[in-house]
Amino acid sequence: MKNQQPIGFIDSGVGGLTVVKEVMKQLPNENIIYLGDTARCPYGPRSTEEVITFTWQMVDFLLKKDIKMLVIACNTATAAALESIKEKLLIPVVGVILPGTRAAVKATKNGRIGVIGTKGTVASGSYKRAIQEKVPEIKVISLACPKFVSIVESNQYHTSVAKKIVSESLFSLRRQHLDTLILGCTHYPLLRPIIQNVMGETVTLIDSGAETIGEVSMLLDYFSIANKKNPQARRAFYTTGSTLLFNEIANDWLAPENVDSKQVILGGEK
Ligand code: I24
Ligand code: DGL
Repeated sequence: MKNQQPIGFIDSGVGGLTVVKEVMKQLPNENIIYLGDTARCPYGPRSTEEVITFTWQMVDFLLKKDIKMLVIACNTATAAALESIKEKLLIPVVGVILPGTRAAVKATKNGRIGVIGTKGTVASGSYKRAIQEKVPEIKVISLACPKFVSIVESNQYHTSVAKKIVSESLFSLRRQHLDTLILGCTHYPLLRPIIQNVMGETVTLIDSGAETIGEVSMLLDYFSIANKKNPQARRAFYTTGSTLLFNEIANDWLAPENVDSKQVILGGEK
């Protein structure tokens, strides 16, 4: 019953719910299992080794749930751990970086693409490498925007404080003549209107999470494992932190979905 098996999603916390929202929109028949490591979020400032260890702990948990495909919904975890995970698993594994690069390469006309993400994602050089492996001539300008995650998580993403911080952070990017900018972090779609306003209407913004689900959809068809009509799709949520706080954000964000998360201990939380 491969088609009915769930697709697994892992993220450093609740940010990956922006990717889940896209699944519910683009693939409403799919059963899914989401695991967010809220107890150890954020991953952005952590070392690559630490992110690899934590990500593998999440993968090991989901592998016991008989998933048919794994989506690493976190950019920082994808940058650090996708390759080693892909190498070892027998199911298809999808990260959030390659789909965004494909969309950006398609969108750019002047060959100048910007990438914003966490410290870890930008330091890894994953986006730049992936784009230039395809088209070496494309100029990629990357910028870490560590403050953006905190703006969203302090619920200030629609305020004048957000406008000020986004405008200050993106100042150096604005004179780079970009025509395409990749939102390389789960949280950035919430700041999309402000980022668009700061960068100007001529810049095409690419939502890495939304692009990823487009590719998941394509892969499900390629492997003939897409689920059939399923009006009562099962969506299970796990968190390493408080289920109450997780439910609060998830129910708000995914309404009218009724999220009742369970707590899991992955070992070694600190
Ligand atoms: N958004 C995120 N993380 C938070 C938050 C938020 N608090 C308010 N909002 N907190 O990520 C992170 C720390 N918590 C997580 C839960 O366990 C305990 C620790 C972005 C989520 C994107 C889907 C703002 C907010 C909200 C509801 C919906 C969306 C949103 F309150 F951005
Ligand atoms: N989920 C992370 C990402 O997409 C952002 C939050 C974090 O730093 O853990 O990079």
